[in-house]
Amino acid sequence: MNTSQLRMLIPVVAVAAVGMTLLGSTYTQTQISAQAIDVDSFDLDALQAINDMHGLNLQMPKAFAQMDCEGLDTTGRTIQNFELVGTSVDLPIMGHTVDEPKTYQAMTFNGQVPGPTVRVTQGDVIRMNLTIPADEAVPHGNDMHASQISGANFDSVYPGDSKSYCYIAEVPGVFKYHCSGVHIAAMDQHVLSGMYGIAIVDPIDGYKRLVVEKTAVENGQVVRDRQFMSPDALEFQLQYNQLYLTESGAYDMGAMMKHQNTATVVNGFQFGYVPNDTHDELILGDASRDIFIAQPWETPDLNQYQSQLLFVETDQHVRFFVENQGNEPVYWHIVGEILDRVTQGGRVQSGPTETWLLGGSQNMVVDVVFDEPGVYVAVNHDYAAIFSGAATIIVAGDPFGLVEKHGLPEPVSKSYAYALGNPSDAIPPTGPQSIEHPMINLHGLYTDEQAATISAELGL
Ligand SMILES: [Cu+2]
Repeated sequence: MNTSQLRMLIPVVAVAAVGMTLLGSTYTQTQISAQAIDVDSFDLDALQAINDMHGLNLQMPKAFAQMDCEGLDTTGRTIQNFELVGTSVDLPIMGHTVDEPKTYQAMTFNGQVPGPTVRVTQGDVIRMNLTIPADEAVPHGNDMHASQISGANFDSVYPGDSKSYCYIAEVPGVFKYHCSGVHIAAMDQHVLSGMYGIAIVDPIDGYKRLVVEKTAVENGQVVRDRQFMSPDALEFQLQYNQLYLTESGAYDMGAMMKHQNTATVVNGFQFGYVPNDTHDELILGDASRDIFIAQPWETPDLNQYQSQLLFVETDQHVRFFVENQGNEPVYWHIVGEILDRVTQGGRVQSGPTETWLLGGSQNMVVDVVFDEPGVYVAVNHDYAAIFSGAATIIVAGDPFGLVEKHGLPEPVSKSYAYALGNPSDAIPPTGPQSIEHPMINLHGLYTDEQAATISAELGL
């Protein structure tokens, strides 16, 4: 079959792929697949194979029973309700200003990207309830990787409807959740447009104390000097993903198939954790001069979208919950630091190491102690990712001498978090071993409505 014959076939294949979902509904193909497909960019053999199968007809066996939500109150387990609302909204992308909004067609849980984090203890029951408002254009689903039940059984929730499922969070760690599309069709579009988040499952017996490898000089001899840190830690959550967009901000499936992303995002933003005007003013004495090479979200009138930095104390136990929500590997590294410990599923995967690799839908808990005051950058150490958005700045201690310079009050000398605060979207819900953040700022890819809700919750 030649290229032009295949070109003819494309509409047929695409309709076959979503045909099941179109029956009896008014949803159009573009609402579900949402982009023009560039045929020339595809592997023609693969397209032929899809055609031979009469489309991507994903038949899932229903071998796994959905856990009944009834009667859970008598099991003796703690039940945590997790309420999600699926909505499509336009949200800002890099280049967005108050005068000239630049947006993309996002799909969200609760009007924010990523969706809210649910945090439980191993052995708790999560009762997820998904509501799709009547005015939403398409159905949505939910697949929580912390569960061990088939997402296919949950299927999709239609506009105007609401559905739940329950499961025991049996395994500790960080776990993705994501929209499962419209009966699985367009799942890529929904997830890569923003319908993802995490569940944090704390170990039933708590986090372990952290051993930091050091050396010391004793009696003229260099000796090992292990330092033991309390399991209590200052915590952050970082979720990595990509955007694949057309010029007009619609999802571009062709670009996704070619793995040619438009942007790399961390918690929904390209360069969301870099200096803003306030930092420029404090450090350089001039708000109009930029410290960092890319400061796309620097002005205060951007409100919840204004960039923030992550502040920690030196010699503090810091715990990062990291999830790769995307389609590309994440080579997680902190410039200037060593990852002191990497944990997955409650088991230590690595002691001190320079970088840890996360494939798609993979997670880890990383423990780090920043010994020296300074500016550190958490990156996806793939150069394309760094320069397209995956650079997150962490400031430890008082590397700029701002305490003396600006007379910032104690205990600011140990961390600017006390004076400047940490961004709300990078802070997970509090667990039993969380060190409280001294101050929290509103920051996130939130709709204005969701920003107001979170602001009220945080008492800002
Ligand atoms: Cu969806």
